[in-house]
Amino acid sequence: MAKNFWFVVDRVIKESDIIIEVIDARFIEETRNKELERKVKRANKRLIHAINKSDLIKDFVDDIALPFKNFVFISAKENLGTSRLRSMIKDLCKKRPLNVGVVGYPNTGKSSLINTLKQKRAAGTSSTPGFTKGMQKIKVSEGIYLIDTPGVIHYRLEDEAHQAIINTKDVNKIKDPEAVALRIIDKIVAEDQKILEDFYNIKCKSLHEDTLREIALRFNWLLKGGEPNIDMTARRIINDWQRGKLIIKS
Ligand SMILES: Nc1nc2c(ncn2[C@@H]2O[C@H](COP(=O)(O)OP(=O)(O)O)[C@@H](O)[C@H]2O)c(=O)[nH]1
Ligand SMILES: [Mg+2]
Repeated sequence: MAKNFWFVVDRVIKESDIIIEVIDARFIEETRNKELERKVKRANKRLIHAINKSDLIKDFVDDIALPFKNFVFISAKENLGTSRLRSMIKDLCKKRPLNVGVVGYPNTGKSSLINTLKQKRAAGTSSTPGFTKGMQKIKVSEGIYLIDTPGVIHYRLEDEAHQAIINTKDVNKIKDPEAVALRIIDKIVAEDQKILEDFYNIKCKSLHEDTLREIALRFNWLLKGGEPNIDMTARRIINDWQRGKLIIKS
């Protein structure tokens, strides 16, 4: 399974003039995929980084230094930045008809973005000769079409922490929830520890391990002997994070 997903991604790249790589604003480095970026470059196609879930972060000014050529902060959920994304698509490539594909890790918001972009003009078309079977194109504006099948990139097995940080599906299956929760705590504290303190009604400690204990104690998430239940606490934190409850903005 881990290899086959490239098959769909490659097809999306092949059919597209512009590829939108959807990444999570809260973990920009971890949710971009350099292999994808190399493939797009090799195929001589244009790449846009759509930095999604920006509603969950504090600052999203488009002129901060990021290692991307074309990027735009968006929120597919709150429909922010999407008109900027539309103009970027229009300006980046003058070819018409123009095909746009969407690719990214699970749960970054690919389907939400496709829905947001197609929302206005839902006229679909798929009867393009030579267009890959099973893929549909949706008209987003005059001469611009969106491929409605997103290319899903999978994490490698060793990337459990990355996976857990953005994937809501398997909180119970995470093997080392403490490690994942500590990374999330680290991320939040780096922004503003008050966010964590207010959300869990605790005081942060200098060691994140101790902060985790504080949260367990605060909510009485204890083992039978009265020791803090770190495993359960970690899973709760991951869950809160994944559901977008822990918002990194004041
Ligand atoms: N807060 C927030 N949540 C989002 C945003 N976009 C998507 N989501 C949520 O992230 C989850 C995954 O979205 P989905 O579009 O299914 O991701 P996909 O797996 O990449 O297709 C869903 O719970 C969405 O509601 C966004 O801009 N902001
Ligand atoms: Mg999807």
